[in-house]
Parts: sequence; structure tokens; C-alpha cells
Amino acid sequence: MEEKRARLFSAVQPSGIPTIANYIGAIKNWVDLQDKYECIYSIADLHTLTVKQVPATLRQRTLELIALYLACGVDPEKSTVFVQSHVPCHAELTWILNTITYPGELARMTQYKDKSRNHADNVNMGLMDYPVLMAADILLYNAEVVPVGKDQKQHLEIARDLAERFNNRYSPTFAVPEGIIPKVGANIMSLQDPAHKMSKSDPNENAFISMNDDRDTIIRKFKRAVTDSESRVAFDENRAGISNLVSIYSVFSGKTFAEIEKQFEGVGYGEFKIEVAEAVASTICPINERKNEYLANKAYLDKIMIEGKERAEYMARKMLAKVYKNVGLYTPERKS
Ligand code: ATP
Ligand code: LTN
Repeated sequence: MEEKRARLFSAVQPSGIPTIANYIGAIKNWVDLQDKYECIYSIADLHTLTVKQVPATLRQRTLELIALYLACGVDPEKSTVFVQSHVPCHAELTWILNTITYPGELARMTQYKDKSRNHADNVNMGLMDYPVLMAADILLYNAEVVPVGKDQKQHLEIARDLAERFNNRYSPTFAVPEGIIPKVGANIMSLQDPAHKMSKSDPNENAFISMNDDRDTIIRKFKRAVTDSESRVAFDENRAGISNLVSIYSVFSGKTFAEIEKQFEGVGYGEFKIEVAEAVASTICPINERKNEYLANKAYLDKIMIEGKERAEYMARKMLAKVYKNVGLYTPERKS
């Protein structure tokens, strides 16, 4: 009999065009994990509503993101791929978890503080509650592993705390999830300001490489990347800009930091930047082409989403029924 594999859950928000940071920190790793775990990959559309979205754009980005998942190698035969809002249990479990969450623990989240600053005209309850919805995503499937970038570590910690708190307050119900954070590339920085993470919602387009960028754009953006005046290609914590480029190159070339330092000894930043750009382009341009092929077949994408929803909802409904029972909500039984 086939051995039962541990459940894995992860998601990306359709809040913009994904960048290479989302690819490196998340989607790229998902593909390899499909053979080891029972994987569930979601599109976190409800999360995006915590900042202002243009409705038509959000709908289009949802399609683009599912096309990108498939183009990167997420296989709907192996994994469950679905859109968060298609399974109402996520919002329902969020309510239950809210009743065991303290406002203080949400107010101190780095992402909440950053986004409240960046969207000062729209500091809403959803923005604060974001980690609870994320905890619901994970706990609803009893996921034991959650691959994410470093920026999500704090949120994962809340998911673990809520699982433990719930289990202690009521009865053992949830698995306590563990994060998988990649060794290299968990924290890709902005090309324009290496003190801040690369983010798809950065207003400065030169700060990120989008998964839609063509080869010329990729080269132009890397050429402009902020480095330092030292001009030695190496991973060095005190030189964030060049270290970021070395990390990116390492991921796309498969070479270690030591190999890269040796290869580029005596080579200037200008030449190195072109090499990085070429390595990135040779991976993401073909992905982009495949993504466009999927996008041209909306009926297929809709079919994948509907099948994914059905599979996800089956698992989620079972879990939510257990949660409702364990907290004491009454369920009537149909006798005839
Ligand atoms: P936004 O800018 O809209 O907040 P984002 O670019 O931070 O979005 P998310 O959708 O929040 O992206 O994240 C999707 C996945 O990508 C998560 O697993 C996250 O940890 C990872 N990720 C995001 N930014 C980075 C980064 N700079 N380096 C590595 N991984 C990242
Ligand atoms: N908040 C995540 C996206 C996300 C997620 C999740 C990741 C929503 N729900 C559940 C892992 C597990 C982010 O990357 N910004």
C-alpha cells in the first residue's frame, strides 16, 4: 500500500505580477516538493483585499497566477491547485480562530506595521487579521509543512501558536505546522534598495524583476541594480547589493557562493550583472512563454480551478466540521 505522505500547504497572493523573489522564495521549491508531500497550492485572493485592488485587474491576476503555477511545473495531477475564495471554509475558520487571537499579537507583526505605513489611508481590520486568515489556510488542511520565504516566518509562528492554543483550550484538533525556508534565496532584496525585500507591489519597477519581463528588460534592470564601490564579486553581509546578486545568480545557475566567487575573481560588477541577467532570463523567459500558452486557454484554467476547489473543499469541510464540533457548535442530525 502507498505510504501516507505528510500534507503541505502554500499560497501566493494575486496582488501583482509575481517577481523572481516569489519564484525563488516559493513557487520554484513547490515543484520539487510535489513528489515528497501531499501538496495543496492556493491562490490567496482573499488576502489581497487587505489593500486596495482594482476588481477587473484582480480577476485577471488570478488567472495569470494559476497559469504561472502550471508554467513553473506545478502539476494538477499531483497537487491540489485552487483559489482561496472558492472554498468558503477559509473565511469560516478565520472567524473561529479570531475568537482565540489577541489584537496585541497581530499589532506587532512586521508586515502589518509596514503595510499600515505604506497604505495609511486604508488601515483596515483585514490588514490586521491577515495572519489569522493565513493560519486558517494552513490549519484547515492539517498541513504539517509550509514552504515560504523568510518574510512569512512571523505569520507562520502565529499559525503554530493558534494551533497549540486551540488544541489546549478545546481538544487536540490541529497539526502544528513547520515552515520550510530555502537556504539560499529566502530573502531576495530590492534591486534599488537592498535594505528592503523585493516586493511585487513596489512602486519602483526597477526594484524587481517581474516574471513577465523580457530579456532586454531583465538586462536593463540588472545593469541598474544598486551595488557598492568595492567591485569584488562575493557574498558579504556588509555589502547587501552584491550579496543579493550573488544569491540570485546562485539560485539560477546552481553554483555555490564559493564557485561564483572563484569564477568572477577579478571580474567587474558590470560584467557580472550581465551574467546574472542572462541566467535569470534563460529560466524565466521560457516559463513566461508557457504561461501565455496556458492563458490563451481560459477554459482549461477554469477546469483546473473547479477540480481543485472540489478536492480542497472536501478536505476543508471535514476539518471544519471537526472544529465546529470541538468548540461546541451544535450540528443537527438528519434522521430520515
Ligand atoms: P506583496 O508585495 O503584494 O506583499 P510579495 O511580493 O511580498 O507581495 P507574497 O504574495 O506576499 O509576495 O508572497 C508569496 C511568496 O513569496 C511567499 O512565500 C513569500 O515568502 C515569498 N516571498 C515574497 N517576497 C520574497 C522575497 N523578497 N524573497 C524571497 N521570498 C519572498
Ligand atoms: N501570506 C502569504 C501568502 C499566503 C500563504 C498562506 C503562504 C496566504 N496563505 C498559507 C503559506 C501558507 C504570503 O506569502 N504573503
